[in-house]
Amino acid sequence: MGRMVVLLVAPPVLYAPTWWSSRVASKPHLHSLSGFVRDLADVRILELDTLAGVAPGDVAAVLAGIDEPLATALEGVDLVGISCWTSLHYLGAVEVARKIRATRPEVPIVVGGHHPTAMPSDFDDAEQLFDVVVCGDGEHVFRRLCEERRPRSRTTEIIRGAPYQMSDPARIDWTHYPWHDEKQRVLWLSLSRGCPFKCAYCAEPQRGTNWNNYAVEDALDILDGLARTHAPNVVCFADPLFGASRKWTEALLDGIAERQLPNMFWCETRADLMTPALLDKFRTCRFKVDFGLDTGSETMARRMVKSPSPANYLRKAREMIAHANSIELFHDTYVLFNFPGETPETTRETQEFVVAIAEGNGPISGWVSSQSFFILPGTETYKRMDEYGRDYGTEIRNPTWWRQVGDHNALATDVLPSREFRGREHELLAFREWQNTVNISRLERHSNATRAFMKGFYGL
Ligand code: B12
Repeated sequence: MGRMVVLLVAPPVLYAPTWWSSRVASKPHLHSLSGFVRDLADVRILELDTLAGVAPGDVAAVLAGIDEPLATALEGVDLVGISCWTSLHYLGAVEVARKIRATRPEVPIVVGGHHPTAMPSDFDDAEQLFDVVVCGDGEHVFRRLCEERRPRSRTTEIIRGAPYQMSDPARIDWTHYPWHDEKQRVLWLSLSRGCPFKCAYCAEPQRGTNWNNYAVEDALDILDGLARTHAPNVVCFADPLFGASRKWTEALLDGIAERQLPNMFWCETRADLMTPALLDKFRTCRFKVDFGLDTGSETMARRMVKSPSPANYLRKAREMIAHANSIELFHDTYVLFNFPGETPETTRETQEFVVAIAEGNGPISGWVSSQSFFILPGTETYKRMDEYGRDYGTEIRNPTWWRQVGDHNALATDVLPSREFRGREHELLAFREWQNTVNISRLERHSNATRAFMKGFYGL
């Protein structure tokens, strides 16, 4: 029996033309899976959610456009892994499985990702397209399937994957680590997994992965090696919460500075976890840092389960983002409007909070990215939909939008957050105009240093 050949497919996102951006659609999760079995099998990766040249939203054209690359990638394959990474990928995952069944009815198909983790039953039905559904981390189950080389089974098996410990960096082939964007020289990778916080809109808490990470020296050796083998312009970290451990983060940043790694970096974190000294280190190491602030209202910070002490959370976040501006650390501040329980009053609180951070005429080195709440399976919000209805008059009009044909962003964000907004629905998306006004005034206050950094960061 020859060496096993495995195909990992990222299916197309069929109904989210304005929501899914291939610019950031990186695949560190697939590189971890393929690296973990590379001693057992040749792994091909087919990304169908970043296809260029096909009008997003033209579903028929998208589906017709994947036939040829899929047929080519399927040649000689013994096992197919479909990565239904988000709920936006669900209908695409089903269509890809149907196409494989039409040409290769005998090949086993395993599916994994955040959507199967949250909603495994979506992949276990009479059509029996999928043989195995993996919930949680996929490395260990995926390896076992490669070792066992089992044929298709009569029923669909749902397996919870054992958490993957980031103990051995050699599990990934860093020398041949794939580019996310070779032209812009951008790499995406993870140095840690999991998150200790319980934000109600996020799927991470129910994934059951504790925060775990590469040792600092291993992480620095990885980055050092990539600087030699790839010479990237930007390294982006897919870590759910970069900086969850202050000690680890300080040591890593000190190491990056000591080793004078030439590239820039990007990460997502929480402002309330930062200190002025830590932000200074991010600045020295040429990071763009995105802060998941989400709200400026104590009431909403409580309802989002952002922090056991909303007042402290907001006070600390305001101080740290103000410090980021004062040292001209390039950053973004994420804001989430219309979370269940949001009222016109809490919306105003958040907008005033965000504007107040940039008061005065000191330098500003960032902007605001806001969006409207959307329901996701496998989250605290999904479990508490009825309770929100009773308590706040919340109406989540398409609780299983990912199964519907239509604009998924419009369906997923079609939410009345509270009875206070009844008759004022036209105000629910007014934050978009507010954001533009805020960002225009901020861009005007960007210094030449910040503008120069942005040019380098975006390869402009
Ligand atoms: C990095 C990240 C981003 C980045 C990069 C996005 C990208 N690559 O496309 C940015 C910030 C740009 C982003 C944006 C968005 N994101 Co995001 N993101 C994440 C994050 C932090 C990644 C976590 C990670 O990499 N973990 C480490 C890897 C190794 O683990 P993993 O991803 O879980 O993969 C494992 C398993 O899923 C499984 N697995 C995965 N595929 C397969 C396949 C097979 C065959 C098998 C067996 C197993 C398997 O095994 C993998 C390895 O263990 C997650 C989680 C979080 N806490 O926020 C959210 C998350 C994935 N994002 C999410 C969403 C919804 C989005 C957005 C659509 C939201 C939005 N803002 O509009 C956008 C759209 C992105 C786009 N491309 O347009 C949701 C998805 C939930 C869902 N049910 O859909 C998550 C879970 C966060 C949340 N809100 O709950 N995101």
